[in-house]
This record gives sequence, C-alpha cells and structure tokens, in this order.
Amino acid sequence: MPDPALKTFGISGEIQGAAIGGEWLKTSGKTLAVTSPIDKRQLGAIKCSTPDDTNAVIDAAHDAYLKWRVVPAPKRGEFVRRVGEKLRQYKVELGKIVSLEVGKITQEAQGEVQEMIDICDFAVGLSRQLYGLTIASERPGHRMMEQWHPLGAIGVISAFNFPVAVWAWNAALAWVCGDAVVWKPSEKTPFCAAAVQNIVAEVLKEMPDVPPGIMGLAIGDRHTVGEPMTSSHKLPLISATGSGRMGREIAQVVGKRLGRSLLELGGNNGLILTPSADLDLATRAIVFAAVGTCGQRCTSLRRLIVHESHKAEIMRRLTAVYAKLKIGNPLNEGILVGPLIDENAFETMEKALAAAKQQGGKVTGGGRLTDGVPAGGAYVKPAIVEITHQAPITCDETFAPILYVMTYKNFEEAIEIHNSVPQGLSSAVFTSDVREAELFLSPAGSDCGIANVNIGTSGAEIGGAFGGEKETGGGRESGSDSWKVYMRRTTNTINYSKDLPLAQGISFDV
Ligand code: UN1
Repeated sequence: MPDPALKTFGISGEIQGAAIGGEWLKTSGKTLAVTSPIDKRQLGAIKCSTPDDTNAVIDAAHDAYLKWRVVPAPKRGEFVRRVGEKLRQYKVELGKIVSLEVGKITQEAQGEVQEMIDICDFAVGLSRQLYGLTIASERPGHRMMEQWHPLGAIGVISAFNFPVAVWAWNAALAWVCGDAVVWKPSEKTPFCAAAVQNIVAEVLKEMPDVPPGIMGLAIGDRHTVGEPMTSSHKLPLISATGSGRMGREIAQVVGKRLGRSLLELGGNNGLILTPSADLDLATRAIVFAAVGTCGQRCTSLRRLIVHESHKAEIMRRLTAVYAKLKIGNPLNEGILVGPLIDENAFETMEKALAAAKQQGGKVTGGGRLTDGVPAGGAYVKPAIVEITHQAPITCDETFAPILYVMTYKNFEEAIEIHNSVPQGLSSAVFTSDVREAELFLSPAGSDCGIANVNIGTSGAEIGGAFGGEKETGGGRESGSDSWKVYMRRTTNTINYSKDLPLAQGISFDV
C-alpha cells in the first residue's frame, strides 16, 4: 500500500524516471528501489532515465524556451503564481513525502515547502522588476541602456537534503526570467521530484498556452542524467548543489564548453561565541543549527569557536540540552531529530568521530541509537567534540550532527580560526558588542557568503542571496539579485541623431 501522501500525487509502485510537463516518458534505464530512511521501508521504485531519455527532456526544454522567452515576463509570473498556489494547497502532503524520503521532522519538511511558496511569491514580484539600467552616452543624440533577456534552458542538479526547496529557488526564478528548467534530483529523493512534477503539471493543464517543456525532469545517476546535462550546449547554465567533488567535476565539464555554472557546495559553518553573548539565545541557536535536520544542511553548524571564559558554561548548557533531545521517528509529534539519510552517512560519521579522537578530540555523544526508534533507520546520538582548531578533521564537512568546540582568547584570533577552513558558506557571531559585530561583517571579518549576528548559521530566508565562497563554489541562488545569472545582459546604444560620432572621440572619415 503506497503512503496516502504518495497517492495524492499519483505515485504508486514503479514510476517512470523522466517527464516533460505532464507527460511521463517510457524510460528504460535501471530500476531503482526507493526506500525511506525512517525505517528502510520500500516506498516504490523508479525506472531511471537513459541518456536518450535525458536528451529528449533537454531538447523539449530548449524548444519550450524558444516559445517561453517571448511571453511577457509578468505573464510568466502568473504561471509561477499558480505554482505557488498549488504548493500552498499541497503543503502538508508534499511535506510528508519530504519526511518519508529524507527523514526530516514534519516541521522542517513543511518549512521546506514553505521556502518553495516564498520563492514563488518573490519571483512573481520579480517578474515585473527585471530592471535594466539606462546609461548616459558620451555621444550627442545617443542613448544607452541595458536589457536582461532569457538565457535558455537551465539544468538544475539538486541534493537529497533539500529535495524540493533548492529546485524551487532555481525554477521559480528561471521561469520568470524566461528560461525552461531540466531537473536532476538526487537519486535518494525521486518521489519528492515526481510529486513536484505532477503539481506543476496541474498548473500546465490549467494554462494550455504555457509550453510544457519548461518543466523537465530526468531521474538517474551521473552517467545517464548528469553527464548528458552538463555537456549539453542546450543548457547554458548548470545550477548544482552537492559535494565539492561533484562541483569540481561539473565546473570542469561546463567550463570546457564555456557554459555557466552556479555552484552551491559544502559548508563548514562556524559560530563565534563572545564574552558578551546572550547565552540563552546562543544555546537555542547552536542546538537548532547543529542538530536540526540531523546535521544534514549545507548551513548546519559544525564549528563552535567559543571565548575561553564561556567554554565550561556553554558545554554545560549544550550537554544538558543534548541529553534530552527527542530523537526518533520524524513523523511523530515532538521529535526534533530524525535519522541520517543512510548507512553510508552513519559510517562517515563514525569515521569522523574516530579521526577526531585520534587527533586529540574529546567526544561526548555520538554512536547509534536503537532504543525508541524505528528499526532499520540510521538514528544517531548527536556528538559534541572538544578539539583544537588545528585538528585536520575540523576542515572537513561531515554531513552528520557533529559539533566541534574550540576556544579562542581574542576576537581577531577567533576570526582567523573561523576563516581557516576551505569552505565559506555560512557564519555567525553572538555578541552584544557592536564593534565585534561590525568587525565580523566587515571586509576583515567572516569570509563567508552568509554572515549573521545573534542568529545561527542555518535557516536562511529566501529573500537574500544564498551561497558561499572558496570551496563552496561562489554561486548565489534565491533572493536579492541572484536572478541575473539566469539571464543574459545586452548593452544597447541607440543613435537618434543625424550624425555618426564615434566613441572615444575617434575620427575616421571615409
Ligand atoms: C542546503 O542545505 O543546501 O538556510 C540549503 C538554510 C535553508 C537552506 C539550506 N534555508 O538552512
């Protein structure tokens, strides 16, 4: 019996692995069993996309783009508005599928769907604000301006941990910008993607003038889906979320054909806890960021850089909260931490903790939890590791609830420790001292794409640009002016005089 939430979206048994709008292709790739991290229960199966299927989706997206690009942007916004409406309607059911496939607690799963709704709203407004500049020309009787035009079909490669929101950040913007979208979801979350495909298909049905190919989906591995996408000239932008290894590979393939890539890769997010910090606020922020989503957000807090005067007190508070954390079936009311995505993730956590111990770390917590949790899932006790910042393991992003706690003596040193890792996604300082706060946000402060004051590292709103520097890949998605990467800019100079003066005062009489 399929879960009722899956039934809502017509998902049961084995489904096809590729779709163009509401039409599911007859895919013939390998069969992939879809299981839930909650209890290893099989939810169904997918017949994956072959390279030919993937190319069919890309071709359809390209053809759709040719039509979509000339639809007025506010009309494109109307399509996105309706997608947002449908998402409101299906928030609970789609959230349930996110919980089933990722193991997120209900609150966080629905929060993820809310991010989709929010970015749709943002994009609808944006559809009337794709502004270009007018520029003063140096020549008499001339006018200069810039216009933003649609770019093409966009490839979106998303990760398991935010299986629907990150796609929406890209798709909602891409659509109002006049682009089509081809989506490769994680193989761990194919039903989330199938559900979203069917939700958007309902809107396409209501709006027969919209070319269905703007919503393309191909499910499969890097060979059958990823590579056809990254190497296709019909996808001028590849937006990818995932590991550093994956990002490097994508950047090379896309770079080779001089395409654009928007990369959102690993984070190794730090929080500086200063002597003037409000410890009540900080404790709550640290716990949510470190153990929320079982430590599997790109923005999860991994490093707590605490002033030595607060070390004992914050350890006392954190260990007390950790001891009573409700860990278990994420669908149950009151549970705050669900399972890791799979056994591999568990092994990776175990290895990181072993390395931390070997490098002088003192580990509290960690290890498998078997009592009071569904059998089959990889449930763990979140770990706190007291360790020096010189320990190499603290430079790794381990997708699990491990919090490294390290101390500092003066604020400049704290910033140095903070910036000493290869990644640069999210960061935070807890302080009541305006000088420390401003220094942290200044050019000499945090080197991350996201820098917060008295807020944790995770749980960013959609209105800001999301992404980071260094090995995080440099991409920016979601709010602010991130939309510009989904468009091409043209600079136009118009001569309304009866002369032909050349720029730079050049005379060239013929
Ligand atoms: C991610 O983990 O890839 O800021 C995205 C956050 C969420 C998005 C995380 N809004 O934690």
